[in-house]
Amino acid sequence: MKMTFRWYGDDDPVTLEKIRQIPGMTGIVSALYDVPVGEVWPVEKIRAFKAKIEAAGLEFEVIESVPVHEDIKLGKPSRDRLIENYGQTLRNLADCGLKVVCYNFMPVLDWFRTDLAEQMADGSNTLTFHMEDLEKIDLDKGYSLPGWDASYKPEELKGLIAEYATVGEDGLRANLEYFLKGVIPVAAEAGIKMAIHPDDPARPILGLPRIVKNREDLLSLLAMVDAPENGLTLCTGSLGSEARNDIPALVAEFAGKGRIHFAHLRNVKVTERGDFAETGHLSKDGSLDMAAIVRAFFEAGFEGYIRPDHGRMIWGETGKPGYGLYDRALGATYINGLWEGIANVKAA
Ligand SMILES: [Mn+2]
Repeated sequence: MKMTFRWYGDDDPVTLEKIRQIPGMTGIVSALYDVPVGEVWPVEKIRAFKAKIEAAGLEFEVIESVPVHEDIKLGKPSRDRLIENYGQTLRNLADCGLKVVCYNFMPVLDWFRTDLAEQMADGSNTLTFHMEDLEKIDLDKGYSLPGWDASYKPEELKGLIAEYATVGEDGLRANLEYFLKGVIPVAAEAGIKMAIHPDDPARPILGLPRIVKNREDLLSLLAMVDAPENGLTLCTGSLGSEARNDIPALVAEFAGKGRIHFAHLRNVKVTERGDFAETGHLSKDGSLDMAAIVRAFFEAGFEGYIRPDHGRMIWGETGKPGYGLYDRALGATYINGLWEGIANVKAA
């Protein structure tokens, strides 16, 4: 595996220089954040961005993410032009030496929490999700939750939710298949591996359909185009927000088939009613057996990219929720430690 770290570009308070000093860190995961969704990423911009990362002594081989336009997810007539653009972006990325593209097919909201900085007993704060707070949302009366995409006005959001209600899960699945049939052949020809990120959390939110939330969904989408380029980002925290998902088993199955190209590793503490908090990375901190997960990757001979996913805010750090330096660096070190330990036990 190759250990990587997400970086948000020049505005990120966590600098490339700091990231480089994390033990075992080899590369950056990032994106061109200033290209509007649906437009082609220009080669010159990709090349300049990559050069900046490489000048700091880090590799840049994974994009997270190239966003999928809502019109593609909704199956609107404009999707053919947008899929054409998406394919051209993949070709441009390949020309610049990129290898893996993470993306998701979550309608409207992308990831979702009800609190971005809940105080924990140890004085840290973290991202959490409480069903009770979700149930309180009344879109007719307006809404306010931290992390909402402020670019949607209440009426627009209501309109989109209504549109997706008519699309439904089956419609969204058909639209994903249409998208994959358009882009996977281009990715294969260019030498890019596509890696879909699961729904976060792994359940429907506000009635919006969710189709990447469990083993059945993963099998279904991989079968839509049965090619190695049609692969997964295995996010333990997202899939792990649904207690019925057996994460080590999913890793063994899908890494074993060579369909996991990128992994997000973090722990979550999940309650019976579906609330969860993002915890420290250690197995004992949350509901996931992180050692079993890393062992499953190791035993599958995983050679893809891993990154520590979100971290808590610790040691007084402030910044982008989930994306501080300290706790993610601890996460990377913990994962590297597990990996080295497993490798040594296997070699003995
Ligand atoms: Mn993730």
